[in-house]
Amino acid sequence: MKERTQVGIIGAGPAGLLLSHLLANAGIESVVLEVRSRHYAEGRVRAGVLEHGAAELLRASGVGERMDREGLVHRGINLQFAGERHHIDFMDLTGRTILVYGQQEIVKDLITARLQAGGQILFEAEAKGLGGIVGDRPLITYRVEEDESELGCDFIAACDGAHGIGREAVPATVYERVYPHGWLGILARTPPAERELIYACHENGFALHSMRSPDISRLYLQVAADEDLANWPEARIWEELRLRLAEPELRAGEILDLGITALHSLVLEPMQHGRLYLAGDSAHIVPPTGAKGMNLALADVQTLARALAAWYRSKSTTLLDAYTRSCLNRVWRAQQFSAFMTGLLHRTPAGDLFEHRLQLAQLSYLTRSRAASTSLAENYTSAATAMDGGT
Ligand code: RFL
Ligand code: PHB
Repeated sequence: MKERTQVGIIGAGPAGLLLSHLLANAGIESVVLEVRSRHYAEGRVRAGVLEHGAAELLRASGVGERMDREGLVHRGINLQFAGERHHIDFMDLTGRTILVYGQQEIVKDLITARLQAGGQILFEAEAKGLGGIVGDRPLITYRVEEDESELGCDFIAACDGAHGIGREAVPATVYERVYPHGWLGILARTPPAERELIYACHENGFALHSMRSPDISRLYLQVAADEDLANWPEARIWEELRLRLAEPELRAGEILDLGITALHSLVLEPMQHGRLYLAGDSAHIVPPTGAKGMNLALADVQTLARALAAWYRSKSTTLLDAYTRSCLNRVWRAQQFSAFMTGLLHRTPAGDLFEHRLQLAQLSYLTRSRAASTSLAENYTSAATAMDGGT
């Protein structure tokens, strides 16, 4: 294991792994430190929707082969409310599609690509401390089992997610919103009941029907943020899914993964300090209703990789200095869309019936007005990646 590298990367999620891959494509060396095992990192069930631009980025960087073979191209989504289902055709409205491909598959593809190219990913290595960030010789202290080591580098990229250490080292303003809602996420061996995603607004709460393959469905139910999983025996889960999604035939299959996530919005401004750069969930979190989190993470590291490449080419700091500004344009765009989708589809905890009527009126407008559905389609297919502006 090297004790010095050019870019020290904390975290082997989509952000850290793609950054390491893009840097390698530009001839820049990096080491990735990941606290979890490879098995855990590759098995963590999370996002599933790639914007057009994010899929293009993976393709162009050389890791799109399996994605293009196994990913499911969707030309739109369905909105289910007031007993009716309406298809919003993104392809017709914007000329763009989305790709449904599990985040853990992207993680697997990136790990394979890095290791095959001789890249260094150190699993079960926990970053414990950061030093020298405002000088020009930053240092990451990390621990493997009982052994503490140091990794010297030119730059540190903290791609360490919502619970990492990078965020604490940046003196930033924190913009935050906590929602009363949680999502009960279910991965099940059952064929998807519909060809494309269903976002359902129901009096009992929001539900989402997504998928991973022709035999595996990914399903979500709105629950309280502090809900106890013990309140959701399997029979109740399937009954509630069938009701909210208006899919009485949805077949109960083996549940492969089950968990509750509280909804949360957060943005750190700035996303950088000295030689430390935050990317992905370490810098911003969006509620999953807009399907933007992973897309933002991938777009951040595209911006960061370009800025680092410019520095290594010419010692120019122009793009590095502009990193926060370049990212935050699209982060706030995606926050706005994610908050909009969350408010549009979730039941308020008090069961505010006036609010529910407003939601139905808005949903009806979205499905009847071509202008309104085009706005939804533009945001869904490209809010997180379209504003990169080439920087
Ligand atoms: P990750 O994936 O959390 O990776 C961070 C990595 O850092 C490691 N780590 C450390 N390693 C070493 N030392 C330390 N001190 C460390 N601290 C942490 C962690 O173990 C981990 O491996 O962050 P990254 O790369 O920024 O990626 C962000 C995405 O994971 C996230 O935004 C998405 O999953 C959000 N999300 C969705 N995004 C989409 O674009 N489309 C979707 O459809 C979508 N659906 C979702 C989602 C997130 C969900 N949950 C569970 C939060 C659905 C759900 C339910
Ligand atoms: C998923 O497939 O996991 C998924 C899809 C759309 C979302 C969130 C998650 O908005």
